[in-house]
Amino acid sequence: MSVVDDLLDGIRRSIVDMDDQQAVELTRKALEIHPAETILNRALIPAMETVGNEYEQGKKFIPEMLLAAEAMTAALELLKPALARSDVKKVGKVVMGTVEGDVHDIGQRMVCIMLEGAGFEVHSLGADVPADDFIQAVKTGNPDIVGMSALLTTTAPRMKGVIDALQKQGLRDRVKVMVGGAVLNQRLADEYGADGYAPDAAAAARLARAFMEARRP
Ligand code: B1M
Repeated sequence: MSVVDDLLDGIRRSIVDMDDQQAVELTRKALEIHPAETILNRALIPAMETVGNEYEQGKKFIPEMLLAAEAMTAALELLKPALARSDVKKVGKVVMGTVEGDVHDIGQRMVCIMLEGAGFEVHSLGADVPADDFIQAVKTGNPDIVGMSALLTTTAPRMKGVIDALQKQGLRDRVKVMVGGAVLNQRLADEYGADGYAPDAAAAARLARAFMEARRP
């Protein structure tokens, strides 16, 4: 294995081993030789996949998942400036959140960063966001796009609740709704009445840009 691969592998291992200091140190070094996207796709995301597998196999428990998530977040913060270029003219506004009852916010944060990098102004409502908060954010912020994330089978249907609430309030036609998260797929997105589904953060940024292109007169 090359020194370059060693570095990415080291980041992966430090996240899986819940060592945030090591994750930050190695990410800083990796940024000297790799684009931030490479570190994200080849180290951070695979690390969380491993953590998930170890949880499923009973090798890791909730507190360890949380610590691994914190190490991942610390590394992600370092990538943020490189992924979200501030010099790009804003192409649209996005309100983003993880639905009520769901605290998983790592993927959602990645989506926010990629959207910022693609030129969007992004307002994240965070995780465990009630439908009312999405509605208020649409009323007051006037976004072009509402993005929702869900990681749990039990919370994904809340997306339909938000979309129905937008409809009831007469706001549905004002925004495009984009959904994602590990338990989502195109079929569920259609069932919930979303305008689009994206399997990962890069695809989410492409979808958001496509929404804006389609709106141009
Ligand atoms: Co939880 N958890 N967790 N967890 N956790 C999962 C999701 C799980 C699959 C683990 C497992 O059983 N294998 C499972 C869900 C099973 C299911 O419902 N199908 C699970 C469970 C069961 C739970 C609890 C219920 C456990 C318990 O208490 N018994 C509990 C629920 C708490 C709650 O939300 N109410 C729980 C808690 C936690 C922690 C708090 C410990 C922690 C979250 C910390 C945090 O986020 N701040 C945690 C973690 C870390 C995970 C795993 C290991 C990793 C999730 C992650 O961050 N992935 C996860 C296992 C796994 O996914 N393999 C698991 C990395 C991230 C980059 O991927 O979020 O998928 P992801 O995002 C991707 C795409 O999905 C997409 O882009 C991202 C980047 O490419 N995407 C979008 C995401 N949002 C998008 C939005 C878009 C477009 C694309 O448009 C708007």
